[in-house]
Amino acid sequence: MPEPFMEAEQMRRQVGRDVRHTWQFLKFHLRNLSSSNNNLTTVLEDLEHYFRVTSHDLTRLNEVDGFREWREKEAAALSALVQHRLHILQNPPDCASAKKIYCDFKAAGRGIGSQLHHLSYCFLASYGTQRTLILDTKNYNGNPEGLETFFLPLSDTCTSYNKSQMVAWPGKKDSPVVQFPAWDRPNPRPNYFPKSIPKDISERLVRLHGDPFAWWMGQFFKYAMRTNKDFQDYIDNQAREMGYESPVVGLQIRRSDKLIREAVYIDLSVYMQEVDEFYKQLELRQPVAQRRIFLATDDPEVISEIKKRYPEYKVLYNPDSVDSTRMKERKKASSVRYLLADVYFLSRSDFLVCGMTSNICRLSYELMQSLHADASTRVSSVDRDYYFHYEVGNVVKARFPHKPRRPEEIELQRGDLVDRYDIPSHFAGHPSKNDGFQWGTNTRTKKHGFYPAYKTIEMLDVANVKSFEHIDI
Ligand SMILES: Nc1nc2c(ncn2[C@@H]2O[C@H](COP(=O)(O)OP(=O)(O)OP(=O)(O)O)[C@@H](O)[C@H]2O)c(=O)[nH]1
Ligand SMILES: [Mg+2]
Repeated sequence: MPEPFMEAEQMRRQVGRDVRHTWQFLKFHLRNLSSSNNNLTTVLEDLEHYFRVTSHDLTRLNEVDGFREWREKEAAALSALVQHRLHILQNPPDCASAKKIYCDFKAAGRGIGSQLHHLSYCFLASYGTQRTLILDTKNYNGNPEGLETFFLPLSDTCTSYNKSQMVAWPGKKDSPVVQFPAWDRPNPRPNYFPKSIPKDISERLVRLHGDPFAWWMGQFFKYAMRTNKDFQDYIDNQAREMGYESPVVGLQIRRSDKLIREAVYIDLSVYMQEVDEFYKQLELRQPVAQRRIFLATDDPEVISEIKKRYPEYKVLYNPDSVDSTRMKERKKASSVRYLLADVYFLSRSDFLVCGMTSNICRLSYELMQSLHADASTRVSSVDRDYYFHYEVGNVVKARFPHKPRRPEEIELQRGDLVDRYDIPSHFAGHPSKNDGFQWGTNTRTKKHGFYPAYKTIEMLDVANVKSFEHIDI
């Protein structure tokens, strides 16, 4: 089967990003000229249509360029390869002599989503050091069986370890058991930790996918979140009760405690513009009898607001889940079930609208990548772009120079590297306005501020983790 040229695939995705950023820029500035101007409203409407049609054409291009089947097959093959590797790593032929890495899942002071992202660090350490991951989740949030209340065990054959043999990270090559730190800041920190992808699959992955790192993270969740029968029954029941079916947009609105330090309040209309745009594009290709939303939120007010302001939508949600988000309910065992079911439904939606500041949004997005050949365009974040906590190397490279027009902007020279690392509490101080600009630090000048996203291209680090050449599938 012929393969597409990697550069062509990347360029086509770049066109998609350029179009989106140009549209954000135009919309933001035109709106700010004068919102009472009727002509302006018409211009905005017309422009919106231009951009919708262009985006739609780009999506169509993916379907008619002759590589659709190749994409499906390649995605399935890559996923099978990684899943097989994880299976082998987790089920060594002789458990007693297998090298292990121990990870405590229950570090206090973290939320469920953030703990699940700790799991990615644990899995990366296991993959990078070729050690079987022993994950202790017993009694997690009041669930005696921990994550196994919902998911299949990480191993069928190898779940015990000898505590007396455990040494601190990184240990020695021949240490029987190494303990991974609970706070995701391993020292030393090999470059297979975020943000990089394994070298031996990097070419195939970059050719296939618009967000290879998110795909890579999704593979760990695909493995760790294989539902057991009991949880799958619960989900199937929920789906029936709610009437969950395609087309459906997954909408997560994270408020309550998140707004204290880590995110900013965003009006429902901002989320709904993205939902509306998804359906308008879909309606260019097919009639939509009923616009559906699956809503997950920790703000009960959203339910009545959305029903009142957007009566044309059918809003599906789990009332028990919304109840469980009240502060005093969060530590109850059942709240884990509700959150995981929400993540399940969000990740299975046709399009996801949420704020990437939240672990729950990022987790759903990562998991979604394991369900499509390339689901990197099936999301719209109302706040920041996708990132990973304590990541190193979320870097873009300037392809055009930029002269700041406002004090908040940074200067760019062609070839400058801009590091996008930003901690949640800092982000809240300079939230993204969705105006085509992104926030970052120019690694040459050390200045941080906003830069026009279209003048940069994304860079991806590749880690030379031990290759699995002996595994042939
Ligand atoms: N079921 C459900 N619970 C939610 C949702 N959003 C927030 N929550 C609740 O809020 C908690 C998440 O807040 P944290 O404890 O800070 O979790 P976190 O993993 O740090 O996630 P973020 O703060 O969103 O990045 C979860 O444990 C839930 O109890 C949601 O959409 N569905
Ligand atoms: Mg949190």
